[in-house]
Amino acid sequence: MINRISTTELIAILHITKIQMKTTHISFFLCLLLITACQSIDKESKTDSKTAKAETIANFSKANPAELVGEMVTIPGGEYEMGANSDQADPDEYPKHMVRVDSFLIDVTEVTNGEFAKFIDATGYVTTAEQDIDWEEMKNQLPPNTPKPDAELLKAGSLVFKGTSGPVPLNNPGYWWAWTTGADWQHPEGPDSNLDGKEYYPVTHISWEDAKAYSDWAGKRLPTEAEWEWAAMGGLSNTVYPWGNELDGSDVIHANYWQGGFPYDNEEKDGYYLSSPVGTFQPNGYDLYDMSGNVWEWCEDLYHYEYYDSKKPEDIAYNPRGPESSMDPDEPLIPKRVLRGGSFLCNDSYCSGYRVSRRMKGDMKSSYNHTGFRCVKDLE
Ligand SMILES: [Ca+2]
Ligand SMILES: [Ca+2]
Repeated sequence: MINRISTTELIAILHITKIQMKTTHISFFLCLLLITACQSIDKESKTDSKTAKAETIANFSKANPAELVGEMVTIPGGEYEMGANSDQADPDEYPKHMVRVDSFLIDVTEVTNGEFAKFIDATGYVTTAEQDIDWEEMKNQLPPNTPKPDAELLKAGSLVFKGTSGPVPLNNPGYWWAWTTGADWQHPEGPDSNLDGKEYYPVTHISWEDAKAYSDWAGKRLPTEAEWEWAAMGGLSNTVYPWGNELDGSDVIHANYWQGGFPYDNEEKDGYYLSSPVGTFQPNGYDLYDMSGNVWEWCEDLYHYEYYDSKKPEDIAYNPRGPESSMDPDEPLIPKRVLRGGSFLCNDSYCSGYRVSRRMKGDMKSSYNHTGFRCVKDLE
């Protein structure tokens, strides 16, 4: 049975309760550096995502988010080489293999708070982050005899990024993630935060199950991993980023990510510490916004670390929908789904989640304040 929360969250909770975890869980942390991106040392929580402290040199669009939200564009079908396009690629991005995808419709933006609110109003749906943790389920994936945390720590919550005051070891995301009771999509930085003025910001603290429920309600579906990567390239071929092969020159920033020393010095050259309104940056060649950065986006596919290995280079995978089963060697008992595109926390020094081929994986019930989604739809 899948736990209400992922091991990442468990560790965050248990860290608070001073329960020592096995070192294997720390190595697991390393691998989730991207989807998880603090904790402890002098957390410097910033809740104003619009505070720019450096001269903004971002390649902003002039789009009005209100005119983009809910819009879909047709992505032409085609063949491409799916997988690693740079030396930064992880093993699970190899080998490159041929894929063909049919034409489909895709949201031009990430799903926003305003859109998600309509879904909640219509259905009364309760997101996973708004549900208390079931200890009976949770303990099954913990070392034997792990003591039950305080009841307070089992209350509904989610993981919230907290910047640090100085450099910290980058092999322990516990430094910059904090389990936060009361954090959910309506309270993205914790119970004292709200969505005032954030109608056009991407909804966050969304689990895969939440994203799936929304897409079903909207008459849409989540993109396959192959569709997502094809769309992200925007008509280019074998590029590292949606705009080409260079991350950024010294004079322009193409997307909302982390410039500067992570997780302590965000230079905010793109103008945003946390997320940004959808459509803030220039779109790719298919008029899709934030395919790199802003928030991670859930895909339909199960995650298997050897999935690409199963593809024969001479074959063309036609509308691939992912492996039959999930396997993440860091957490072999937990089925996971794929996330794509990186977030406002991604940094070129260790993560580069904004590369079009970068794959990330997440427990279907886990949620963070840098994770959202967008939908696709089959053509009539
Ligand atoms: Ca940023
Ligand atoms: Ca994104």
